[in-house]
Parts: sequence; structure tokens; C-alpha cells
Amino acid sequence: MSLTRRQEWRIKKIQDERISRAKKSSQKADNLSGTSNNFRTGIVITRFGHHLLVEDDDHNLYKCTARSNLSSIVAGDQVLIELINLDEAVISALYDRENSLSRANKLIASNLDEVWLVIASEPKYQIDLIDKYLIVVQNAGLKLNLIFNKVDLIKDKNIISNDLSAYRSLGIDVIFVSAYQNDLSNLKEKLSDKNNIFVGQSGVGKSSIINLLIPDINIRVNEISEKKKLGKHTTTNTTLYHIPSGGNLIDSPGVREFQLDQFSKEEILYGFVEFNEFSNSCKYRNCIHLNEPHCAVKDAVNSKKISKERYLSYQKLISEYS
Ligand SMILES: Nc1nc2c(ncn2[C@@H]2O[C@H](COP(=O)(O)OP(=O)(O)OP(=O)(O)O)[C@@H](O)[C@H]2O)c(=O)[nH]1
Ligand SMILES: [Mg+2]
Ligand SMILES: [Zn+2]
Repeated sequence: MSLTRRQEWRIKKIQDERISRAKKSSQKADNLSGTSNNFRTGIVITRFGHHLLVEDDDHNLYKCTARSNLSSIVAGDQVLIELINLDEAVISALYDRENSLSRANKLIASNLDEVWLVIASEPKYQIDLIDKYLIVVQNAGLKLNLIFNKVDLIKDKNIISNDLSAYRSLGIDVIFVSAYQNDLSNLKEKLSDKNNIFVGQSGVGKSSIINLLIPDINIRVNEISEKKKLGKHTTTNTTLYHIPSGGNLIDSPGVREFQLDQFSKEEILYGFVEFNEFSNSCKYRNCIHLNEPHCAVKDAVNSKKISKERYLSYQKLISEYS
């Protein structure tokens, strides 16, 4: 059920009041005794069933329930909690998010700096899926990076470099790693001191990489199916982990594919950033570069200034979902 603007405004107002009350009473408690009261700010680590795990600023963990008007709280959210006892609390308010990432209308995580799409040769990377993630991430105001895992299985790296060259020209980093060979040297420092999330197909090795980067956590990993070479959806909860050298890394459950239902034509187009510099020269101002005459984007495809594969992918996505 979606909320009306007025309901949203009211909820926001109530939360702002709670935050401001908590601040005041915390100041008062500090002044009186040097100890603080029952309110803490914290970060959401994960959700399990109706509960959430929240870590306060002093790294204490609390099993929390959320007040009923706080519907969708996800890993990365900054919240105000009220303690019930040593390890339980109630989430009373959600602080404003800097950004958030949703897929197929489902909120995944918030307050991110970098989104890493992990791909591999088994299960085989799908250009379609990369383009969908680009649309999602671009529309969330974030930047997409690519991690190519399982390089130990690759026989000819040139084919892959070729397939991904369109993304490199978009300025997207493609980092080759192997969790199997513990070869993550290209990746480590790029994650440092940032809020990162790993997304991608099931079975590409997201959790395996995180297990290596963050010692002692032992996230469950699972072999991919022998026959179909697909992952088995091993990770079920989106969970935030702290990187020992600084920063956070969120592991998320893999997908096979997802729909772009919530996106308009304009938003799908926004995921194809390289069309931008040409679209101003299209004859029609509202050209969507499909069947219109004198389309500068189509001209750019013909003269190889825009990758043909990317244009075909655009045609496919925009006709399927709009
Ligand atoms: N050969 C090879 N296998 C790897 C590598 N990284 C991970 N794997 C294997 O790939 C399989 C899937 O790994 P996971 O880490 O569970 O994959 P995931 O992306 O977290 O999957 P979901 O949780 O289902 O989304 C496991 O059997 C891993 O051992 C790698 O670099 N090389
Ligand atoms: Mg996993
Ligand atoms: Zn056009």
C-alpha cells in the first residue's frame, strides 16, 4: 500500500519531533549526570523476519522492532533507537537518507557511496542485466562499478574485454579478481572508507569475496548447479559488514533477473548516458531514438560512435517495459 503525500508528510513530522525530543532529553541527561538516556543513533545492519539488527555508535548490537509507521527500513539506514534492555530496542525514527537503491520496486539498501555489480563467466554475465543495473544505479544518483570475479576460470580474457569495452568507454571501472586464488589486490583499496554494496546474479561469488575481505565472518557460500551453471540463492538477507581498514560492505542476495517495471521511458533512457551528447541534435526534441526520422542517436550508432550492442539493448528494454 503506498502512502499519500499527506500521510508521508505527517510521518516525517512525527519522526522529526521524536528526533528533536530525543536530542533534547539526551542533552538534559548529559548535563545532569554525565550519562546518556535511553536513546541512541545507530545503523541498520540487517533485517530478519520482523526484526532488524541495529548497531549503535559504540558498536553495541540491538535486536529491534520498528514502530508500525516505519515500513521499509533497510541495511545502511541511520535510525534513532530507544533501548528496552541490554540487547533489545525499538526503532523510533528514520533519519533522512542520502540515497537508496531499489530493484523491482523493492528497497535494498541506503546511504551508499559505491555500487559494485559482480559478474563472472559462470554463471555467465548477461549484458542485459548489466544494462538494467546501469538504469537502476544511474536513476538512484549513484555510480556503477563492475567486478569480474572467477578470472581463474577464464581461458580468453580478450573476449571478455571486448564484450565489456562499451562499459569502459562509459568510464565504468572493470576490476578483475579471483576469490578462488585470493587475488583481490585490485579491489581492496577501492572499497576502503566507503559505503559499498555488492549486487549481481546468484552464484557469481559476492559472499566469497566478502569472506576474504573481512576475516572471521564466514558468510555461507554455495556451489552453483553443475548442469545449469546457475547460483542457488544462498544469501537471503542483505547485510552490512565493517571493513577492518575502514568503510562498510553490504552483501545482497543474488538475482537471476529482474523487471524494470517502475521505470518510465525517460528513466530507462537516463541509464544510457552515452546517448546524451547526441540527443540534443535529434530533429524532435522529445525523440526517444526509435522510429523518429533524423535521429542523431541512431546516426551515432551507424557511425559507431555509440556501441551497437548498447543501442540494441536500449531498444529491447524500452519496448519491453514501457
Ligand atoms: N572458480 C571460482 N569459483 C569461485 C570464485 N569465487 C566464488 N566461487 C564459487 O562460486 C560459488 C558461489 O559463490 P557465492 O559466494 O556463494 O556466490 P554469491 O554471489 O554470494 O551467490 P548468492 O548468495 O546466491 O547471491 C561457490 O561455490 C564459490 O566457491 C572464484 O574466484 N573462482
Ligand atoms: Mg551470497
Ligand atoms: Zn533521437
